[in-house]
Amino acid sequence: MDKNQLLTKLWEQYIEITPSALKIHELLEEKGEEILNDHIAIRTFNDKRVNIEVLEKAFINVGYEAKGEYYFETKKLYAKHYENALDKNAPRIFISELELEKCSAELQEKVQQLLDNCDQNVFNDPNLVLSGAVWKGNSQAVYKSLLEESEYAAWMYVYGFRANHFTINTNALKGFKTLEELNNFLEASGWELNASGGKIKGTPEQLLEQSSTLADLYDVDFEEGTLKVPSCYYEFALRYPMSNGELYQGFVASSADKIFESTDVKLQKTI
Ligand code: OOG
Ligand code: NI
Repeated sequence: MDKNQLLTKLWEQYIEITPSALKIHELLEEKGEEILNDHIAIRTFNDKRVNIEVLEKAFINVGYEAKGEYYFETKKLYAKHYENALDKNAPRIFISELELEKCSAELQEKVQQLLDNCDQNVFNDPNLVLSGAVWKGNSQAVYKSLLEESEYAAWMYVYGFRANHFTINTNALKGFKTLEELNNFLEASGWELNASGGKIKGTPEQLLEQSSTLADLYDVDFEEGTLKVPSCYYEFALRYPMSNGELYQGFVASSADKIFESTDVKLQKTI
C-alpha cells in the first residue's frame, strides 16, 4: 500500500463513523476551498504487541520520520509525531499510547485479556492501523468499567486501530484568516465545538492554535444492546511562523491535552 492508499483508507474508515467530518469537508469545498490535512491522529495501548513502535511502521514504510514526543501525565499518555520527508504537503501523523503500567491493575488485566484473546497474527499485519477493534469489543459492561478510569481506554476498546481524527490545515484555507473566523463559520452552520480549555487551544506565541468539533455519536451494537458512543471528531489547526520564518511543525502538549477530550461523553450535551 502506498502513502495515498493508506491515507485514503484512513479517511474512508473515518467518515464512515464521523459523517459530520464529511459534511464539514463538503461545506468548505462548496465555498471553493481546497482542503489539506494538517495531521491525522491514531491511538493505541503501550503493550509491546500494539505500541507506537508497531503502529508507526505503516507510516515509516511510506516515508514518515519520527519528530517530536509528548507526555500527558494525568491522562497517562505518551505520543510521538511524524513528518513525511518525501512530501511536504502530506499530513503529519500523531500517534499516542496509553501507559498501561500507570493504570490500575484491573484496567491492565482487561487490556491484557483483550490482546491475549486475539489471533496474535493480527498484530503482525502491516495494516494493523486500519484494522479497528480487532478484539471485537462488544460488552457494555467492559466499556463502562474502562470509561470510569480512562475515557481513552474505553474509546480504544470500541473503535481500536483507525484514525481518531483528521485535522484541516487552516493556513491553506483561502477564505478564513483566523481560527476564530473558521470556528464562527462552523458554529453558525450548526456544529458544536469542544470548549474544554476554551474553544481555541494554544496561542500565537505557542505557534499553534487548534480547535475541534465534539465527536459524533455513533450507534454501537453491544451484546447488551445498542449504545451511542462518541466516535471521532474533526480538528482545525493554524500554525504560526518561527523566528526563521518557517511554520512551526510540532504539537503543544497543553493544547493536545484538551483536544483529547473531544471524544469524552461528558462534553456531550445530547447524551
Ligand atoms: C489526540 C489528541 C491530540 C492534537 O492535535 O493535539 C491531538 C487524540 O485525541 O487522540 O490530536
Ligand atoms: Ni489532533
